[in-house]
Amino acid sequence: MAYENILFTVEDGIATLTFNRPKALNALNGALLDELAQALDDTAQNEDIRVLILTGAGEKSFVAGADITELATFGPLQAKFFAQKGQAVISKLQALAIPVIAAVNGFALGGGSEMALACDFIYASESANFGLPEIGLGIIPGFGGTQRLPRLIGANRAKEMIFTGKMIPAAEALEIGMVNKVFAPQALMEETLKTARTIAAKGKASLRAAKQSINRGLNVDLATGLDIEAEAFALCMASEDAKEGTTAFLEKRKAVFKGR
Ligand code: CO8
Repeated sequence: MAYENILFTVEDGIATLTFNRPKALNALNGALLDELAQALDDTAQNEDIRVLILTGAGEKSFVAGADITELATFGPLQAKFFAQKGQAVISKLQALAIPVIAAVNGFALGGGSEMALACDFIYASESANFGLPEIGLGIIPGFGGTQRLPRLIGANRAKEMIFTGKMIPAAEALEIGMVNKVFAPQALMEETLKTARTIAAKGKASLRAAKQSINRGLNVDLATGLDIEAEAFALCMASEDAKEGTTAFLEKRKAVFKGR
């Protein structure tokens, strides 16, 4: 599939997906969501990809939300279809077995914030701004924001952001735990790649197990979560990577993981 609304590159096991509608501040329209779904399916089936990075084209925006020009033409049924389409693609993103990092280079508003929230963690540029401004449009977040944001930063802070629709700068997003790290704009991609390379050098099976264990554990009680962890741990121990990791430690050399 030739993409018109995203860029998708893979280098040394790291895939970079760039939202690419800079004239509309990378707003999400139906065509972009279809391309995103395709790229995520390709990623899930590509054994060579170990980490995915999401970012936005241009210096100004990661994703400025759903495309309001398109949104304004929807009746209730089309709006429901569009919301479900967005939720499905964002769930697909969250369900990827490999780690996903959002490199938020500018505005992450509405669906843009929701996209970043579905990644495993967020790095941001000092010039980034986060917000869920839907309330000002007479609607509410429809791509999972009312669910994922309170789980990440707590219900009280999420309610303040969603009820006021106000944007918060990267520094504040860092303070409330919405983003992990903030960098100068020109350093954001290199720093994100550096972390991606560190992760990509680890065992694929153990990364998958760690991600699944954390994600599934967040939605269950502690005892069930510990069971999930023990099962995942046992599966890891059966992998070639676990043998390599422990052997390399005992032989005082660097482990070379093969992803098996
Ligand atoms: N959709 C379409 N076009 C957009 C969007 C958008 N979300 N955001 C910006 N643009 C366009 C502008 O119209 C403008 O186009 P043009 O040059 O042709 O006039 C261009 O991008 C540049 O934007 P601005 O001139 O406005 O740039 P500023 O620097 O002055 O402002 C802002 C930047 C603050 C980001 C401003 O553009 C803005 O407020 N944008 C809208 C942000 C927003 O409200 N996003 C939430 C959308 S709703 C949503 O995401 C809900 C998701 C779930 C929906 C599910 C239900 C169906």
